[in-house]
Amino acid sequence: MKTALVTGIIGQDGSYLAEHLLSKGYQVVGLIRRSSSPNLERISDFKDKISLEHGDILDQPSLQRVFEKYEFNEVYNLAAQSFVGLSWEQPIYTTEVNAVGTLKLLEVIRTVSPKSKFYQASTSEMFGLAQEVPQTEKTPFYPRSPYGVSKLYAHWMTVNYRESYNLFTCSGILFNHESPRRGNEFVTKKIVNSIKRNELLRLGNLYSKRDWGYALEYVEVMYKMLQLSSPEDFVIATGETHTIKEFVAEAFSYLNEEIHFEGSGLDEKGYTKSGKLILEIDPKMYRPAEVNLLVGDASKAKKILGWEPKVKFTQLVELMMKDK
Ligand code: NAP
Ligand code: F7E
Repeated sequence: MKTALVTGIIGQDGSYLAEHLLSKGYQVVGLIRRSSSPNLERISDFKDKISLEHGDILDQPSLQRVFEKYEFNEVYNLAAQSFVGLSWEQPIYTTEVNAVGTLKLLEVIRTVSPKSKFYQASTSEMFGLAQEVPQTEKTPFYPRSPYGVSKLYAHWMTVNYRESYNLFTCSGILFNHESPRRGNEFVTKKIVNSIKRNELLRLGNLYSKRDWGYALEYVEVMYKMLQLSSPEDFVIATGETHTIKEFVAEAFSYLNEEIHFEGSGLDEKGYTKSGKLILEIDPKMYRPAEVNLLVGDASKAKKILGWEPKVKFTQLVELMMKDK
């Protein structure tokens, strides 16, 4: 039986990945941080089938302890301060967790468990001010937030540990992926939650474009990458891009509601057919620097991993709206 470590196991991706690995017959070990009120909701259905170990990616001795207890065939590093907006408020913390935390994990692998295969959760945010459209594995990086910069450090360290020490370390450069398990602060979940609760939606920039896929399909590719005989990095995306405004309109159309937008910039508002105000702009939600356009080309993943997304924008909005 293979054994895998998943950091960030109680997050969106960690919970789906753990279920996927269980379905493949793995012993799954998850790293969780001590909390005064642990939030195990996303893993509640299968918590008894996995082993949870207390630890923090910032606390190298805790990682060392876990690696001394188990022999990991595979390590998936999904732990992160993953909210881009917060990364301007806590840039140092974001860098410590996402960049230095990843380095600590790589050091433990190098010294204690060099045979473990390692997956790093890289991100399309590394493309930031995108230098070409669509973005591929060869597109130059230009991160636009402390989050993007911290992830780029971890990405390059993953490449460097592969090249310096001949370790199996690789990164998936994943574009935005969503699901009913998405954190409430991210824009898709915020839109869906507030429509379902019949609350006024207060958003920032409606005009950035994102390539949104379905998280369940994206964790499958993490697993596929670690089944290769030699490590490679892959862009994972749907190849479709939509504005935040299109997401709002699509979510309302699921309820057979047509939305009308009036005004522009900070004055912009959204109304239902019956004239009810449903959307206002909140200047506080604007970011100091924006990533305006992301759209990925996942041809390499299709060719080498045989991976292709089935769920695109319309189905994704539908499955998030449908969820109780
Ligand atoms: P998420 O829901 O925010 O989950 C992140 C997880 O990391 C949480 O379980 C969190 O635990 C854990 N964590 C945070 N700091 C930690 C620390 N110091 N030590 C140990 N664990 C820590 O994020 P996600 O959407 O599942 O994303 C998974 C990974 O993919 C992240 O690295 C993210 O940056 C990256 N990524 C995500 C996307 C996307 O669109 N979802 C795209 C590209 C890359 P707590 O609950 O205790 O805070
Ligand atoms: O923002 C705009 C905002 O926070 C998307 C993370 O998983 O994907 C995610 O990062 C867009 C931005 O995701 C609101 O300005 C408008 O342009 O949902 P988001 P993100 O920043 O793209 C990448 C790939 C990751 O790696 C990250 O970990 O939506 N926007 N109004 C808003 N965003 C939020 N959150 N809230 C608003 O009210």
